[in-house]
Amino acid sequence: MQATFSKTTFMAALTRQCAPYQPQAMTQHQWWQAVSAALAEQLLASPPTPPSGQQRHVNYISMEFLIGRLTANNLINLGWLDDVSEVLKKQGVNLTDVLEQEVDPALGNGGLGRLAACFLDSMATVGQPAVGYGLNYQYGLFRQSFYDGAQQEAPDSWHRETYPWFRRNGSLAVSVGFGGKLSKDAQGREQWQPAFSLMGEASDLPVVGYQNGITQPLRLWQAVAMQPFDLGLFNDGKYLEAERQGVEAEKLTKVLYPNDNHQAGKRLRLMQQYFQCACSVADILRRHHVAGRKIADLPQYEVIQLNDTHPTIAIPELLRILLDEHQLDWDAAWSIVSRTFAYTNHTLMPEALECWDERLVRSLLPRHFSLIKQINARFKTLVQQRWPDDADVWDRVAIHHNRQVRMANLCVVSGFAVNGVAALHSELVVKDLFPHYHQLWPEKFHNVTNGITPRRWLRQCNPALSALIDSKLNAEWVTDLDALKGLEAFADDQNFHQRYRQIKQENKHRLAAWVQHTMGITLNPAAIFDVQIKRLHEYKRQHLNLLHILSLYRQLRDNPQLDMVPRVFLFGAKAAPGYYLAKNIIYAINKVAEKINNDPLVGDRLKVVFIPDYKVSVAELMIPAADVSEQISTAGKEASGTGNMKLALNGAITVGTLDGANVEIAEQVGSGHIFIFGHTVDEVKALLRKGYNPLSVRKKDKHLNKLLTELENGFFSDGDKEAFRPMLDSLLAGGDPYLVLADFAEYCAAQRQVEALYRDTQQWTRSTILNTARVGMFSSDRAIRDYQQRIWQAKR
Ligand code: 26W
Repeated sequence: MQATFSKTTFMAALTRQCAPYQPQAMTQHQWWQAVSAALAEQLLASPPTPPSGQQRHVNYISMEFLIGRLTANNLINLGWLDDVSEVLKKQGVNLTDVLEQEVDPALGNGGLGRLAACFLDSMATVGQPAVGYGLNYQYGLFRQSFYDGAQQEAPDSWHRETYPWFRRNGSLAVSVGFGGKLSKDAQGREQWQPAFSLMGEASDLPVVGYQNGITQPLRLWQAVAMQPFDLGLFNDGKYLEAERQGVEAEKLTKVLYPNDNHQAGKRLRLMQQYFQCACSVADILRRHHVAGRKIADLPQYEVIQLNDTHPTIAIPELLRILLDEHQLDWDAAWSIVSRTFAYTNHTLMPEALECWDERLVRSLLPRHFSLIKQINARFKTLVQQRWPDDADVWDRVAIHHNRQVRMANLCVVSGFAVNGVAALHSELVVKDLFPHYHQLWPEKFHNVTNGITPRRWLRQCNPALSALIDSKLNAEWVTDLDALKGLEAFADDQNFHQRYRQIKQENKHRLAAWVQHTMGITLNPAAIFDVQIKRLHEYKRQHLNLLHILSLYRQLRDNPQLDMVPRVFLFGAKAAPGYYLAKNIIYAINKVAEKINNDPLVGDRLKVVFIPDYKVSVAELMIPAADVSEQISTAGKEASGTGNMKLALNGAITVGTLDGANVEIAEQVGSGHIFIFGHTVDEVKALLRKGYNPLSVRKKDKHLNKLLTELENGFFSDGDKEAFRPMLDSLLAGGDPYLVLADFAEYCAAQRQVEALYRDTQQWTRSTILNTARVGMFSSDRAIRDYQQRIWQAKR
């Protein structure tokens, strides 16, 4: 099954790829380019695996795929890592150094995009036939740097033009229309005449299953201008009109929108969404047609999984094609559509739920808008039967209402399945977000708890721990992560303890060396490495972490002899460029870091490091080195989290609230091996209902009051009393909507318990081993099998 490595073919390909360069003067980067291109060439040569059996084919549409570096990952999944390393060594080239040259395609913001990448890896690995559909952005998420502690953004060109893993496929090009008007044909059917069209070009990245011979595409669409040889359109003036409307094709797929959990309602974003969906739906239908299948049978063969609501416009797009191009009647078309789409919800944050102004939708996509209104009208009849004349219910469930189109509602009404991404989240999706839909269609709602791929998040990022596990378990844990349970047998084995600790120590040294090299900061590898890595958002509460740091610093100054375990606090996070409060929190952390790191009284007992430009490759370095994992969102706000899973798998102990997948992590690892604190979802609701006043928390807690005062009085900001005003206003006068102060005392108590456990090396090591051993269920292979059983292959 596994693709066999042929040294001769590889060498031939490598020689070809090296031909343009001066052989003796090749840079490491050129080697990376050549090696990757040679591998890509070899992959192409092996025939693609045909979809197996009766399974429906999955089309995973996502605006984001945060794939990270591919070369090492593909080498591992192909099983060729050692062979290629050997071949290169003979040429005097070190593979590890070469792999460090790779750019990090940042075609995503955070959790949702990284999940999509893990799912592609798992679908290829478990043999689920699938295509990932996304956009080929020229610029990924911005590059982050700090200037005097403040976030700066710069464009991130990942050089897609020369990316060696891409395979362009001109024959798949799709033309996509925008704007224009509607008219009626002789039969009274609506006809759409777009004002202008753009061309979508496909580039495929190979997604390689783990040592099983399967390769499937991630197909990314790029907008290009219609070819001038399309004289018909050119003469029609449509090409020129495109220019006139200010949408040169190049603009459309230039940048990824950098917002995470916040919708901006921009026209270009809606254009991106439609462009991606139109290209993907056309491609799905093309494949279906080429296979000689009937259009009515589409749902038997294809499922379209919508990664949040961003690709929702695919629903009216499929409906449009069935009605207008295939000339089906409404019932036949609707029957196909409503058995094809499934929707995954990734957030409950109100500001993230996509609503589009009807004028925007109507002007850009008049036919789709008309179809959405028809879906809405038909749905209204159903609601009227169930809840006669209940305006409040209609207010909540309408798709088109108050001049807005609500994408989540369109998904639930049109899809056959809806799922949340962790048990708690799925419960809240039903209870708080979609209670009426749940009453109408209880069978539509599911939970599929997220997962992470063990290939990248253990095998690749932590080779030493992987080797140790290999030496103890006979099982193939890389594809059967539950097999890690076998490590429990070593939870009290002293030799194992020593090796496990030693590996963590080596990983900490590796990270410390990198921090020294890139930031010039010296870390104490004997300290607790306390890690918070995720997008910067108020609900994720990086500022709660900051308050705890301030507390330790205050205690050290109050008592310089304080017997404390040294700690290094490591942050990695990007703030959306327009999210001023989030940027202010970054600034505050950096300013506090500057003070603490330069205070001789502190020495190396406390260090605070905000690592700039956090991305997948940096995560791969930080996660294996972490002792403590910060998962401290306000309960009810984090849908799942996946960093929590990666860190636990690599033996970090979680400090967390009962939120998202933390709940299930706690169930798996056991209450003695995780530190849970803070208000629960129900307590959060009760407190907010009763009326929560952060000022009274401040008043009662003298210690907390001191910390806040030092932030206010300029102690950390060279006397500038306004420096942290946005953050402080939100915590105090602004009412502290995320209950930072309300959870502060319990958070500090949990951190004291962390320290106490760390002092007991024996018990600490035991707990970290048990974390690795017990989080097997968070493999994305299991998540994909859940999707198969509950959604994709379920009997309907
Ligand atoms: C329209 C703006 C926008 C952009 C991105 C709104 C919402 C999003 C994403 C849905 C935000 C996101 O990435 N959500 C995260 O999804 C992860 C994968 O399921 C979860 O683990 C995280 O908890 C959730 O925040």
